[in-house]
Amino acid sequence: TVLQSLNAGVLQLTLNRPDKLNSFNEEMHLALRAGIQRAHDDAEVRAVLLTGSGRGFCAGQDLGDRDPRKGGPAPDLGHTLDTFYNPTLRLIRALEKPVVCAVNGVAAGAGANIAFACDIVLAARSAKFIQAFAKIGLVPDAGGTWNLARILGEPRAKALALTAEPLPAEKAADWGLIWKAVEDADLLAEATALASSLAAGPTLGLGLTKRLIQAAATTSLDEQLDLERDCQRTAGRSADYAEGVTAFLEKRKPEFRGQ
Ligand code: LHQ
Repeated sequence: TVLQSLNAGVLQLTLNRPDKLNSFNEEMHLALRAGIQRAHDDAEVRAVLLTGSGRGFCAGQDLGDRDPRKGGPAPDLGHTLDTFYNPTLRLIRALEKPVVCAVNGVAAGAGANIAFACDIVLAARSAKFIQAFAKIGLVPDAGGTWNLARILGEPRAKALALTAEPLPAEKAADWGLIWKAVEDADLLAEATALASSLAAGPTLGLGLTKRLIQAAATTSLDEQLDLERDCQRTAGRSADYAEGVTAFLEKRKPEFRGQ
């Protein structure tokens, strides 16, 4: 349910239940988790590219999985979040390697919010982001309320979440929710080129940069200055820093090894 391929340091993870718009069943949850875990564990992986197969990116939870018409006790969706979504979200944020997301089509519910949790998001011009939760009586999850409120502020966050109105890719880019919208036909090539160039980058420094920017959500300027000092100290001892400066002085392209 999630295709994996490793190419020149880029681990591509492709959500692959196209006839269900890549909505999540348990198997796909675990397969995505395993892919991100591989990115943590495998030093050959220096960037991740997340995308979907078919015409959609991801329609969130597979709503056919639990049919209320069949009766039985109400499901514990908190348990679903604890077991499936939240560990994956945390793994993406904790991964000290860049995660590029190529949103190839509609991203609804948790599908949209998983995209927003990635580091650099490109979307096909035809893609839309939908906080579909309000239509079925749920609240936005998978970090959606946190990301929307922080990135957009309350007025836009509330309107998107309360109305479930689709947000076109271009507008998502204008509002700063994603990096950019690109022509549909160019999406995969552009996202792959970006992920490849990140994978050829100074992985340790990029990972520390990701950590710092995420930390800024909860630190004071004073604390952040100390964190920057600590991370810079670490980066300054890396082989890639020595290579970067040497290459600059020798007027050539650096060859980073990710260390
Ligand atoms: C689907 C789905 C889907 C199953 C399309 N499930 N089949 C967390 C905690 C625990 C539980 C609850 O959830 C969560 C987090 C969440 O993500 S809640 C939000 C769940 N997602 C939604 O509510 C979105 C539901 N889908 C839609 O609103 C539409 O399908 C969108 C707007 C995404 C796309 O619309 P269209 O382009 O018109 O496509 P379609 O509706 O015709 O869908 C194509 C097929 O995919 C269709 O199957 P069929 O056999 O009729 O061709 C859909 O039934 C299936 N599909 N989403 N989430």
